[in-house]
Amino acid sequence: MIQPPVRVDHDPIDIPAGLGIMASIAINEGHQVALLDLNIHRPVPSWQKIAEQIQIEKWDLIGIGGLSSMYEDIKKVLYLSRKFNPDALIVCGGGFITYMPDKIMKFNPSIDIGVIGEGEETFREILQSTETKNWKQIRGICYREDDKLIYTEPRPLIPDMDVIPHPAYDLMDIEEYFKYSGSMWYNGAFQSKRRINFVTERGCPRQCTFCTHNGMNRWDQLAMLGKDKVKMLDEEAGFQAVTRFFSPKYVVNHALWLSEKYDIDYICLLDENLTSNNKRVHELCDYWIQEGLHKKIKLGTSGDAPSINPDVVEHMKQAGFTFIAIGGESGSDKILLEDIGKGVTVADTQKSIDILKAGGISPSMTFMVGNPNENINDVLDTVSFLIKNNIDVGPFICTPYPGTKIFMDNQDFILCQYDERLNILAKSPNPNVSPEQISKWKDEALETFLLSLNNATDYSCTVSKHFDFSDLLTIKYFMKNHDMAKLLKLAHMRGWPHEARWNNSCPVCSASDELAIKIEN
Ligand code: B12
Ligand code: SF4
Repeated sequence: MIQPPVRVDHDPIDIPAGLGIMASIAINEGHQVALLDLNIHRPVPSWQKIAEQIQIEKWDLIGIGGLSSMYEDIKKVLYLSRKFNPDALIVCGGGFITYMPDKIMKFNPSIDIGVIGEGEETFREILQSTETKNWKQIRGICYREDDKLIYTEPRPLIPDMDVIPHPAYDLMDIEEYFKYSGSMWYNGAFQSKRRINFVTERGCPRQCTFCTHNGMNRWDQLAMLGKDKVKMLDEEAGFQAVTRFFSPKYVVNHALWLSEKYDIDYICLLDENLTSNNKRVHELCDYWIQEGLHKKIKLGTSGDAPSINPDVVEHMKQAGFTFIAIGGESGSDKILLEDIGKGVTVADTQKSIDILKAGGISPSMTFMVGNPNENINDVLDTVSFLIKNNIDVGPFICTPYPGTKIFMDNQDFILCQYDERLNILAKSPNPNVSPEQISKWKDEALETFLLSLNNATDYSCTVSKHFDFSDLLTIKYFMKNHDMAKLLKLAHMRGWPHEARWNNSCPVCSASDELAIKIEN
């Protein structure tokens, strides 16, 4: 199993959970497994060293997983894996392949089988079929047969999370991860020496347009498969919930086991939206406290603003939570409701910050810039919100990751940013260019886009109707510095009309007003 590097601009903070679970499944099936974690070391080892590692054995099967944003490194890992293991079965899973298996398989001939969405049952069945190679009967995959790509029937989501094994911790260099235990994007949130993060939920009940759930949620299924297929899966497996949780018992037992084995002092529950289910949070906190874990292990997690209330915060504080991360995203209701579709207002976010502060838990917020209809007034609303709440974060530039609504809505616009020929053709179609040629250019542009996603904190492309890439980089910088004056000056330089309510903060308007008064006098 090979874990490619993730976010090399930062310390590695998370164990490879998905791949670790796949490794456990292989072990349970009686196989010998090794895990090559290319993410744990900084700097990441050279490709020559990685090639040496891959060559130390003759592997029967190589499993690789990752997010869309890891595509550049995944591609290199795939190339080396095939080069040194011409006969191995190469199986890939995770977000990078789930949302566009056809394109990823086309761009990477070394992949034999792509696992779409949740991997546990699918990978087990692949392992059980390596002799017969009867892939057709395995649901939730695509594979090659001659020159064709075959898709099998989709697989229902796992109804009972508690059947899922723990990641194969023994194969990981956990002590190496502990070196980064205090490291976190949210300033100083982790005061820990031995931290492990794990996930206790799949999916999220919200449907933000920039977000996906690696194919492991009802909304994702609807987008990928359509209503009829999802209905069919519901009929077969029982209603597939939008969000599925591991039981409090499973989570507590997992934590007790980790505490015993590794003497951990902190767990970040990397759920997409843990607080969204208040009932479950109370049950989890009750059980956690009952087992005495609140005296040994501190906790962090993420949630959504409307589900934060004083009762839940008090209970979480008692259980040992030190921070809850919330996606504030924007200080403009227009952007939150119309562009992002979070179903959350600025007032909700403000209320959650106030409740968290009053309850003694640090709110860790993330924000973004560059949503399609966001203009300078919306940006200024966000900066006002950051200033009002003394929030010191640099916003992410809204990035259309594959699988998201903003990706699907803006595909052509995105591709035009990666091939000037497509850009020119979009403005004036040329009858001399064949559809086959255009389709080839589109594929090339798509792969260039995927390769550009490599560092999630950098700029890759935009879906903004108002700002180009240089605008966004500049705006991001001024937002981070809470610099309203420079943003307003930029608005005048670029000819973006700003509303009169910002005049007092605007150096250009203030100067014009002052001089106008003098001239009048
Ligand atoms: C931990 C985490 C991270 C960690 C890295 C984790 C790691 N080591 O890979 C950090 C903090 C670095 C991170 C960063 C980012 N993340 Co993140 N992250 C997560 C998080 C919270 C948990 C991931 C996890 O462990 N899930 C649990 C495991 C079991 O699920 P899984 O990995 O998907 O694995 C399952 C399947 O995908 C499949 N599978 C996976 N690998 C393999 C391999 C094989 C061989 C097989 C057969 C199957 C298989 O089977 C597994 C079990 O069902 C998820 C949200 C969530 N709760 O899932 C987001 C999530 C994965 N992140 C996401 C995003 C968008 C990002 C960022 C781009 C955000 C940003 N703008 O900065 C960056 C990317 C940075 C970069 N340069 O690549 C998206 C992924 C979207 C996508 N299409 O890939 C998610 C889903 C969050 C979201 N809702 O948007 N992230
Ligand atoms: S609330 Fe968070 S996890 Fe849920 S859909 Fe929105 S961004 Fe994704």
